[in-house]
Amino acid sequence: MEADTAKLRERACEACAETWEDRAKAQTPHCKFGEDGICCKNCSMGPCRVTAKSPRGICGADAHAIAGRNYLRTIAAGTSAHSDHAREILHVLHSTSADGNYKVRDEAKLIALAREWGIPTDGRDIYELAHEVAEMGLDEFGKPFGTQRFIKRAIPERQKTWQEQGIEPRAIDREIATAMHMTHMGNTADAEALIHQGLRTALSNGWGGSMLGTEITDILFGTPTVRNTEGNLGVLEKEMVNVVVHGHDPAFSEMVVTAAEVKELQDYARGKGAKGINIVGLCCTANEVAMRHGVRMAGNFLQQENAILTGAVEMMCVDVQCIFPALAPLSECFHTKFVTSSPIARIPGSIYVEFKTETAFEQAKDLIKMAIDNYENRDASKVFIPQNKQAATVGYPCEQIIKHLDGVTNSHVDELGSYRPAVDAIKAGVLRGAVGIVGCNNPRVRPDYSHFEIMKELLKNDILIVATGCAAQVATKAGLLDREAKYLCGAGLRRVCELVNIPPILHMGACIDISRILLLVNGIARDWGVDTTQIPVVGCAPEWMSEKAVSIANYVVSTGIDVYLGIEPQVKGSSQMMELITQGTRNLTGAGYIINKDPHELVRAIIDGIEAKRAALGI
Ligand code: SF4
Ligand code: MSK
Repeated sequence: MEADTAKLRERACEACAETWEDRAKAQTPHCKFGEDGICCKNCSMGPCRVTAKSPRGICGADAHAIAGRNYLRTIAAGTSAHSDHAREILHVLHSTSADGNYKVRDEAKLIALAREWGIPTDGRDIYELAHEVAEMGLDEFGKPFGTQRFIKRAIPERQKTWQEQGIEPRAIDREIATAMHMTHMGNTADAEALIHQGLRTALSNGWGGSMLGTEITDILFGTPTVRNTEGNLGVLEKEMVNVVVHGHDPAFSEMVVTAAEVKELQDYARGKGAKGINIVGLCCTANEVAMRHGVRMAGNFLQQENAILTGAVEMMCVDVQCIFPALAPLSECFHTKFVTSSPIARIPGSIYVEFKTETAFEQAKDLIKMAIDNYENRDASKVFIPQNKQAATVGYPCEQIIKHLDGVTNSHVDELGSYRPAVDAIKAGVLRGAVGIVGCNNPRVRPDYSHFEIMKELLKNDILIVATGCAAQVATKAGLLDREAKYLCGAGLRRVCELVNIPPILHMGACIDISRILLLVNGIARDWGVDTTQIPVVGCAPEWMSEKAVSIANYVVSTGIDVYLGIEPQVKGSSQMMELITQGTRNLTGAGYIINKDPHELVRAIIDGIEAKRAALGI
């Protein structure tokens, strides 16, 4: 894979284009104050930077206050990104109709959610119900009283912990606004109080915004099912019109995928000399469309420029989050049309087509036509598509995991389904435990390397992996989402994979779908009859980079699950903050961070952590 990247970088030089590698070099060394989280610009008396000689800002804030406030703002930003994405999806649900662009694809899930929320369902029109559910979901953002509805899904022990610690999440916008208010000049300077609000804000994401996003997306576009697909840049086709969908919100990409299936457009492409239209995905949009349509995945975060560097992409359509502004100048070095679609992600140099629910399908068809018309502008001498691509089986939301477990057990399964076979396998030691590997790439470390090294070692040690986001894409590129990858597993995990007919790493979706992992862990703890802190299950983000990742890490810790990080959070300039994120949160939620930049040491720590939890349970 790295050899392909090197070749593509040569292409970039030939085209006089720069890539993230060039910019990362130019940015090194990074500003130490920023890296340590001890630069404050929360008012115009600053910026204030903490040093041994000047240990306080002009207002008197010390390193702990400044690092704590910056950290809380990061969590608020991450929470807002996932949750605003969810809000958009709720508006799409509100726009659904029997003859509209968007329809309800999973009626059973809609009815189940309506019942969970106490909405009458008998004899109701499905779209009337959809609109009422959408309104109730939208109320979760700004309701003046009460807490997030989904926290009732958590096991009683967790609910009790959140109540006792005063971190039950209220309205999502309220938690974000409170975080911003607390960190305004002249407010909280107490690092512990800032961490406390960080946990609460993050919970409004995990058990609020993200969970809403996942549920409503399933209702709109269907709950994912197991599918075979392929991944890596080799999914781009030399003789087809290549369209890449990139970002996070599937409302846009679903329409693009559907439009590409229209016969007239396929005929139009053939009339222009192409063999057809090839839609592929990048980043989390890739995960969304792969899980629901089997659309092939071109790669993860640090591969976004590589896709354009192949010279074979007629159009890249993006929605929101994790999109490099650099794609605009880069696409100008090739024939690629770079299309932005959301007022949330406006990028100079792009073609802006604001996507609207009322006109979505027509807009998508227009874009596909534009991509087809661009095919003749492709310069064959600039085309280099690496041949690497791997088979992958994707689409394991909780429902599919339960279904697969049901298939191999005679144990009683209640209406909600049961994880008891998985619990039994862990208790028996056939599986030692499970790890959710999530998150991004980060130029601070060799791309994909930490993910891969950690994944290999865990599989060898009979530890099942569930993955989302760009981590899931690494697993795809490494062939680990293929059932045949079972040869990498220890004897116990290999037996489970064969029996249940699953790959050793289960692809659970996009980064918003880490809410699925919360429900999975919650379900395992429920069926085990213990708290989430006790079960040998942990989270790991080896190469994280985004503010969303910090919010995620905090809702995972709040859910009682330890989080192993391969990149340090930017709070190193405060000993108190370092202590709080690694130890202090344990007193509040029973979990915390373990940080190690060396992937081999990190995976050792994960295995030791899992074994320690097993020993504490007496298994
Ligand atoms: Fe400096 Fe305090 Fe203003 Fe921050 S809030 S910039 S530490 S004076
Ligand atoms: S896309 S947040 S780089 S996982 Fe979800 Fe990948 Fe991280 Fe973006």
